[in-house]
Amino acid sequence: MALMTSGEFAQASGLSRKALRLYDELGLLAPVRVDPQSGYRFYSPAQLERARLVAWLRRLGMPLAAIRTVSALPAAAAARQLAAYWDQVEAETAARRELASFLVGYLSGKDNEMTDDTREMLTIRYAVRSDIGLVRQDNEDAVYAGSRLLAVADGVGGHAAGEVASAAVIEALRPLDTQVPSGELLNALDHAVRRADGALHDLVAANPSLAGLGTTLTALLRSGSRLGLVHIGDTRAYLVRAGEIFQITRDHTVVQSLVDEGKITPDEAWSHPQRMMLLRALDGQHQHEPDLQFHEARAGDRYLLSSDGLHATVPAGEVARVLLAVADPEQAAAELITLAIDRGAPDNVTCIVADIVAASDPVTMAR
Ligand SMILES: [Mn+2]
Repeated sequence: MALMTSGEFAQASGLSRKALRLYDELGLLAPVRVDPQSGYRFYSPAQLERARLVAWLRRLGMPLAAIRTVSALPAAAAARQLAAYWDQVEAETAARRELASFLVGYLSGKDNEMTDDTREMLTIRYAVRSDIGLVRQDNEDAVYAGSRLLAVADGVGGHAAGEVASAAVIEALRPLDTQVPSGELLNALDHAVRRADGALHDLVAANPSLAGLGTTLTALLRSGSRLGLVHIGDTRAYLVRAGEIFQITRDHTVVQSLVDEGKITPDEAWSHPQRMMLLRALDGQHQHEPDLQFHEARAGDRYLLSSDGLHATVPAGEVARVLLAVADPEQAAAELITLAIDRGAPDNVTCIVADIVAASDPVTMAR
């Protein structure tokens, strides 16, 4: 087969000679022959396809080492590697998107910090219920509610381990329920989650029989009118605002990712056999980054934090009916638990109903 000069090869492949020289230097595509006298480089027409593939992969942003591997593989194996690479890119981008939107909200609120005093005059009126349910031997859910911190955790890893994990994580968060300056909200949450994960690590180190333990965590931390939300796993947070209900956390479950990929419908997810399988949890391994969000609290807002024993047992419409119709948080929380019990409560069930109220609200002052 006649060799092509680098000019001919550049023209045929649609790449510049400069790009070809670069690919050669980077070890991505070496010419088949280099003239020892002139230094001219010659390519085989059979290399055209690989040259084009390398160019496309570079355009995709794939790291050079990965391009070297993928472009040398047979087509089917290259396709699998490329798909795996892209899944990873999308997961990383999703995590960065969450952090970016948190930071946008955080920075947007900062300038109002000192000037808007009225917004600081908010408080939380909350009620918390946790029930072992009708089937389980232990309650692996743990919960904390205070005027600044609301947190729900659902432990996994066998009964003793699950209970220990959720309790340890809630314990590690508890110190947050004091005055945290709003400028410290982000760092306070970040430190608390690290402390929680560190606590799990220490537990397993001290007692290897607990290996495999883990827990979900969904927590809201308030500073003035600002709320930071940290979330990992399948416990959930909902916001009720102006008569509408929004699920503001996304489950880190196998089933949710199947819904996201369009492989199953939300209705099918409800009864899917693998609906409990978590993709992410706090497990003491320092590797699962939680989602962070930033919310501006408004008087009249209501938050629900729940374990899957509620939202995987009671249809969303029934939960919504209680949240919208029952004004008193204590009564609303009690009715939500009753709904789960009425449906057989196959899992531990925990909920926090928390209303954001103006501090001058007479109901609040009376408490
Ligand atoms: Mn559960």
